[in-house]
Amino acid sequence: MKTNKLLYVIFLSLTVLCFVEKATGSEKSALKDVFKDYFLIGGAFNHNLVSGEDPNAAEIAIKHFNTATSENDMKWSLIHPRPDQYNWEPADHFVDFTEKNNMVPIGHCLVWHSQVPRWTFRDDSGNQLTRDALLARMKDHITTVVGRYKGRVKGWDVVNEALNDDGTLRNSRWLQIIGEGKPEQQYDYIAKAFEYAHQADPDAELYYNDYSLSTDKEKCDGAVEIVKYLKSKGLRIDGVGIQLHAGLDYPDKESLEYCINTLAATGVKVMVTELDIRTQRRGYRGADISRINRQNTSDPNAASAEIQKKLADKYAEIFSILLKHKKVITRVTFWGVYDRTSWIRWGSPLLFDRNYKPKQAFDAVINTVQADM
Ligand code: 9MR
Repeated sequence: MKTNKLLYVIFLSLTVLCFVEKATGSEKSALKDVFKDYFLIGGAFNHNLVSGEDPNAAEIAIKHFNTATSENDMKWSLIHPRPDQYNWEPADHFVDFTEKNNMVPIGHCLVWHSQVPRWTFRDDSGNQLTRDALLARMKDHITTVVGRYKGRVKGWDVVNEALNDDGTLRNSRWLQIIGEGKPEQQYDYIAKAFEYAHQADPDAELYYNDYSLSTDKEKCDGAVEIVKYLKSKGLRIDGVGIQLHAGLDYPDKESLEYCINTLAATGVKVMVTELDIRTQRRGYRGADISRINRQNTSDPNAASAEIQKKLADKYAEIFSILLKHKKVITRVTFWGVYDRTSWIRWGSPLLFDRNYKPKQAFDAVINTVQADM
């Protein structure tokens, strides 16, 4: 009787183990092995993943990725919520996690118009800061954050999303105050951010990062202008991040290739920094979260076989282009790990579904390497 019970327990445990294994796809090849001769491959990690509260997500990440970007915890409003208060713990967890698991950590992001507290632009009496005072505040922030992770974080998204879709500079508080409305000062805040980041960690790579670069040619040209400006001032810029928040029918091959070639021609590395694919067909295509949330469109068909096939095809198309440009593309990072925690709450944007299972798109991505050989 005892032996029977024991056998039953063993049988049950094995069944459960098999299920967990299948569920997280541990029998599949690891993305980082498959792409090792091409580029680094990674994901954006949220706090639950790096702090141990989402162990299945961590398991996927550890198996498949050799680079990671902090999804939110290094953004100004989270890491520096009040003038004299830094909140290091979540970002420390992120960097510790990447080191423990041999991943290249990427810091995101130092200067952005979004997720920056109001006090950043005001003095103690609530008046708008002068250009010099804002530059001093920006310097203090960058020096403190980059300095803390000096020699550990490999590269930083120094300036994020400074461009409008037509390639002109976004009229952010940074531009308004530091640019003072003078055309000759319009790139100053970007240049200063790169200068301060380089001073804080001379060995860190420095990136400009934006969305819709591969759908809007003018925007891509705008990023080229930024690179050229920084280079003309002798400042360090190592790469441009094409976020690549894609959809089932965009970007088209031609504009993605235009973007990769045009950026690479400036001599910088090209990185895909926030890859995902929206399965919902209509509506706004950019990555401005407030517009996405306002839209609030659900996608009841996201899990259907038809949509999953289209998703797999689009991922395969994108990866075959990325492989073709492997000489200039150094990193490909998904914006998230699995669908349930994606910022796109209503679709099926990533390679792993809401239950951590690899999707058809996962196999399609792996197969692009075989096709390239
Ligand atoms: O994925 C991030 C989400 O959790 C945050 O709520 C949001 C806040 O702005 O930012 C998301 O990440 C954005 C990234 O930092 C910059 N590019 C666009 C990304 C999606 O909005």
